[in-house]
Amino acid sequence: MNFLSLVARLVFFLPAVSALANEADTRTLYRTQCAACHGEARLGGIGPALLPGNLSRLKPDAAGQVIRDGRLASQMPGFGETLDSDEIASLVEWIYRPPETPPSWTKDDILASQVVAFPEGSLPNEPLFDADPLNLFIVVETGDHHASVLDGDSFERIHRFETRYALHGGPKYTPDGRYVFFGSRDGWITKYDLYNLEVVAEVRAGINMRNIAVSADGRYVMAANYLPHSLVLFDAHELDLMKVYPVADEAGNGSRVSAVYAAPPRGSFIAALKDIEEVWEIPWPLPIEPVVSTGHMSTPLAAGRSHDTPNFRVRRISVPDYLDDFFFDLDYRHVIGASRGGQGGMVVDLDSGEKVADLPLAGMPHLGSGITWEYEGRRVMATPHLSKAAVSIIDMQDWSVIKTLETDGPGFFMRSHANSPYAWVDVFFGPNRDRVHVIDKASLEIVETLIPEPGKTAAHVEFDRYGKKLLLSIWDDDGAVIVYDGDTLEELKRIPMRKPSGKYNVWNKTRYEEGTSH
Ligand code: DHE
Repeated sequence: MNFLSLVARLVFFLPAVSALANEADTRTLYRTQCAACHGEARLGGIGPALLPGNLSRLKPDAAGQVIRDGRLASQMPGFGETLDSDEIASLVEWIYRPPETPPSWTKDDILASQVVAFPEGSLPNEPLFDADPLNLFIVVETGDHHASVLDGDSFERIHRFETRYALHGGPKYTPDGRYVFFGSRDGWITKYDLYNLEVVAEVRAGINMRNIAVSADGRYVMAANYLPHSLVLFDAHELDLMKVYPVADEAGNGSRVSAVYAAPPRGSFIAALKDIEEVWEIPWPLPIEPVVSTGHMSTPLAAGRSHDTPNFRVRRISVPDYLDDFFFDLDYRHVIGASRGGQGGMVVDLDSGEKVADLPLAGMPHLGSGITWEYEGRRVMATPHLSKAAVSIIDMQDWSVIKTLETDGPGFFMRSHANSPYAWVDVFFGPNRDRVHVIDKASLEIVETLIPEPGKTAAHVEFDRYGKKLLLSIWDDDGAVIVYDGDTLEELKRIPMRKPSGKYNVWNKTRYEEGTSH
């Protein structure tokens, strides 16, 4: 080989060699900086899956910005200080690259994952403890992936047990309050018997899951996935697989599911989709008699079903935008939704499928944590904002914003109870994240701002069944749940916990209490 051909060969091979070196560097970068949250194979973990099929709404430029600056209202920090622009660009290129092995989670995988530890009927039907089973709280402790069961009268801890990795979203109860279902970000559904304090069955519905919903009669569980793009239906008794719904528009474009909820008055599951402008309604079989007729749900369950979609079939409702975050009015006639990049929200009538109002709510309203109450003879809803230091209060008759309260920073969660004069909202983001505001529901004014533990995030409230006492989380590894008197706002007790996130009272959840999430 002469000198010139040697040079030509080197020139020819060099880019390929350096591309390989770059790829190895990017792999290492991904492994060291991203994999802990997004998974070694980009399939998701605490953070979402990072695959081209799940990034269709995020342009590569915007992805670069997220890596540099972090993502609002998520646990994604900014890497602008640690990574230079070439490293960020190589990570962006990496996450839009199709995976070497396309991820799949088939019906067979779901079936093979099912574990029934205690078949239906094999455990006693009486609680093992004396506490009121309808006033229990579940506290999810994300610090070490555990959950605690608290007596809602004495606030003594009855039990603490290990959960699946990274539970997210509210656990969902059967209407009698005996069983609770947990969903984890990595796709596991756990059925837990609160009377016997045992995990009775588990199944893995997907690879990267959003949340789960339980039908009002407690007979069915629906899981909403980011990966695969699917909704998965189970028989709630032992988590037997019933049906997998691939989620796609009529042209076959797949979509992640934003979340799924049970809509008892409609007798259906409602799912909002992240990548296609549709909401899906999937009816479950109607009971002969209403199952839940307490709380604000005085109408018989599913009396309002106004469509003839066969049970377990999908009714597609077109909506004018993606729904990343959403909320329902009390009779589940309307969905109030917002897209992450949008300038406001919208109200869609679920019967006609028509948009009936725009909501002028800039600053990412966190509709999922909205609550409602009666104010001067009309029903209002209130929502914090994820990127604005405000709480918006909306008249649910004409959908006008009747008040915007200035807060000490953007908030994540709001809570109240029909028997409480106050609504609570945290200041989840920014320097004042250790503060919590108390809003008087009659005057619509902030009447108190508490700082329960200076320097530590205080967030997420849940009331007891009577609306008289409440729990607030100190969201820290060395954290606590604080019990407050709901009227005097006095601290009554502190229970040490490992990064407690959500608290869920059996009565409030099974009665669809107006001041809490469902
Ligand atoms: Fe959540 C509920 C979506 C980030 C803690 N969160 C929900 C629900 C949805 C949602 C759709 C309702 C599901 C349900 O209860 O069935 N959450 C999202 C996001 O899109 C977002 C912004 C980004 C993401 O990472 O998915 C997000 N959420 C977070 C967090 O970073 C939080 C603070 C910590 C964590 O554990 O991940 C968090 N989300 C929660 C909690 C609930 C929740 C505690 C249940 C609230 C309740 O009271 O019902």
